[in-house]
Amino acid sequence: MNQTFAIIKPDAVKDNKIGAIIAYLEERGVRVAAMKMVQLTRREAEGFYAEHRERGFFGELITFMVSGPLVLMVLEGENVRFRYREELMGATDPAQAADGTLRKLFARSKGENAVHGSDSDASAVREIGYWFPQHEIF
Ligand code: 3AN
Repeated sequence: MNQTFAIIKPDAVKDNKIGAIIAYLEERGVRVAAMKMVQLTRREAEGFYAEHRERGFFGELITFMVSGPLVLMVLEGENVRFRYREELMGATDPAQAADGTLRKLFARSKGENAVHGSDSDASAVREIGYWFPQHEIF
């Protein structure tokens, strides 16, 4: 059993897919251990994505992440840290995502790609801690 951090991004929230995405995860044995819907400030989004600061798409990424409310979650399950990222989420670009993955089903484009997931053990710990104090994780 482990935990990972996930976001239902503003495109999927606007597309009314919060429930569909959570159902997709629950049907596959993933449990929601923490959840909140928020509108990020630029400062919060920039802090969260600090590792991408030098990438060409950083400005676009931040503008998108503050464009509307999103849903922050801690997911728990058997090997979920690996499984969510490698099996369930799909490739960054939905055109390249495997059939049946969240991004294939729900993402609009490489930038507006429906969901986020921690990309390593260290990121999972940092990202969970960035958004959720321990007493909000159940
Ligand atoms: P992933 O989310 O699949 O781990 P990363 O870590 O390479 O992808 O990129 C972080 C986020 O930055 C992506 N989820 C996506 O929203 C955005 N992004 C990545 N590449 C591009 C791009 N070429 N153009 C616009 N946004 C991008």
